[in-house]
Amino acid sequence: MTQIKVDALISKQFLAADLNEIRAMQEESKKKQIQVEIVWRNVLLFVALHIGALIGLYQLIFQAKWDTVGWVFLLHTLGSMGVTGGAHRLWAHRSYKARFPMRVFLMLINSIAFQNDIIEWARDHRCHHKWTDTDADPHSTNRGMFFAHMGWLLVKKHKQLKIQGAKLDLSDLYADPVLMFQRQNYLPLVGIFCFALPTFIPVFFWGESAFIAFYTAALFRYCFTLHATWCINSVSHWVGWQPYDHQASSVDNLWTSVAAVGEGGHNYHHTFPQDYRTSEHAEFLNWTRVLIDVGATLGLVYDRKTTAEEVIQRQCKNYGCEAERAKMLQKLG
Ligand code: ST9
Ligand code: ZN
Ligand code: ZN
Repeated sequence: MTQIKVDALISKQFLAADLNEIRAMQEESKKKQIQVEIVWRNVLLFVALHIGALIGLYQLIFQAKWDTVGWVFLLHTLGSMGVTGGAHRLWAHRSYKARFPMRVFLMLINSIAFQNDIIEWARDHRCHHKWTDTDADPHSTNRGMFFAHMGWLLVKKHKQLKIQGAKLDLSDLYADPVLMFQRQNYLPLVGIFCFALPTFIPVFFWGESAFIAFYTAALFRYCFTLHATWCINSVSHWVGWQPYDHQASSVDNLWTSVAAVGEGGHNYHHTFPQDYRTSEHAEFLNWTRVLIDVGATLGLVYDRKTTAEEVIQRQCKNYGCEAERAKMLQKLG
């Protein structure tokens, strides 16, 4: 385990070259009315997905077999961990290292979630951390909670995002053959892992109707995982605790931790983005941490980065609130 001993602000500056520049960019983005160009293809696809998901929800409650209910839960958990443990903590942040079999496993379960290929996901996410709440943040909360949640996927991206994002070094992502394989085969992979297998497995193994399996385990589950992820962009920048940094928009929130298998400690995560745990919450609220720790026990994961206690305390004292941290950890574990 590697302990990060630098101040959070220094580590933030490592990400965001100049904090004053970011503050100025945030103020600038509040002033201007941004012209949006709606992408109607995405609007129609998301409307169709939500209609399908509502049909799936009805079937899940009233018609599906119990095995199918368990299957939906398992797929949500696996797909989410492919996003949290893979795209997010491993590839976007490099908060730990993983050997080839673990990276293949994470890439495959990431394809269950169908949230763009990992290289694109990580590029947008690095922009989110580096230019949070500015025009170069793909889902800036300055543009409203609906935009932060899902509206950003329904319109063309801001030109500042493309200009600033082009300055990022993504060579580590392009150098990983597992990510290049996913990128080159993305549509077949999501076809198989997000839609085909979730539908066929219930039909072949416990005789579920293909109609119910498709609407519950493919459409409803996909839509549910998307909203759980999007809640980190909206709810986790809106309602909750801020023990580590009072100036940030990010918060720690119990419910997003539960729905997003351990990603709800977002105030902690924005303050210490290189920490593989992404929060101080207990393991039962952080299943992704459990997955990474199991990987380490099996020798598939190494060099997990954590933040030293004295650094966390200094950060809370200077930029957050120690009493709030104590109260939150007492309540949330
Ligand atoms: C989805 C993603 O849902 C969800 C991500 C959530 C992120 C959450 C983050 C916080 C959570 C962390 C914890 C994880 C929790 C997980 C919990 C799990 C329960 N930098 O994009 P294009 C340039 S996906 C630099 O087409 P448009 C670049 O040149 C859902 N450059 O822009 C690019 O070309 P290329 C399914 C950038 O035309 C070119 O612009 N997927 C950047 O404006 C064109 O890019 C969808 O719905 C950048 N950041 O279109 C698809 N970005 O790529 C939705 C772009 O070749 N997306 N460039 O280099 C789209 O249809 C389009 O992207 C668009 C914008 C319409 C939104
Ligand atoms: Zn992050
Ligand atoms: Zn955030």
